[in-house]
Amino acid sequence: MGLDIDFRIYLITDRKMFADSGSFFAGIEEALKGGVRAVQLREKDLGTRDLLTMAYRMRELTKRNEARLFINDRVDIAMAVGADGVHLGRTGIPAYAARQAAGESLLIGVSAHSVEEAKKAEGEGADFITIGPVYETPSKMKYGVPVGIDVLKEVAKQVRMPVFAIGGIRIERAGEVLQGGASGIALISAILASKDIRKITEEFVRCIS
Ligand code: TZP
Repeated sequence: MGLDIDFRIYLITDRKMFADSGSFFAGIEEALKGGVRAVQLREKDLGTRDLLTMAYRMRELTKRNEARLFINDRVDIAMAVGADGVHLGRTGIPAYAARQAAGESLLIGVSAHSVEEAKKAEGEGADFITIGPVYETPSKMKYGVPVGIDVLKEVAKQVRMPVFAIGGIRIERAGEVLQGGASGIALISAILASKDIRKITEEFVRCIS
């Protein structure tokens, strides 16, 4: 595992799973109390000012709970709020350009969907990747057809950086993806849609350590 990637559960936010911003932040805090050590703020529909405000708040919350904070796509916002890293998708700024802008001040995660994309991300200086969707997700339209466990295995063989399995990850599948070579899991709904966020997080922590 890479030196700085000291977490195995990567929680990605979706505020729309909550009734309001109060319950959203309370839900994230429950996950942190349950043992999440890295959060990616991913609220793609928010404008810059609203996202910045949310990012400051998330920075305070993650810091207080000794967790890392990543910002989806926005290197500028990641730097402004003192996040630990940025997470880059297919359509935004590529890893080499984020590295050029941020130097070593940010960790860089990249979303990959194939062996080729994974190798490209590594070549461009990414610190870790997510690969997926491995399984069907609640919204297949949004995240694409699952790549399957075999692509995860092949990617894990072909890159040296940590690989996080993403997409449809549930407790009962964590063992399979770890055996397939994943260093960790990235997930939204299995934690955030749970009635007891802290408890399910504790279960993930137990089954992954
Ligand atoms: N990228 C690939 S699948 C996915 C993202 C952001 C969503 C994962 O959500 P869930 O609810 O953990 O399946």
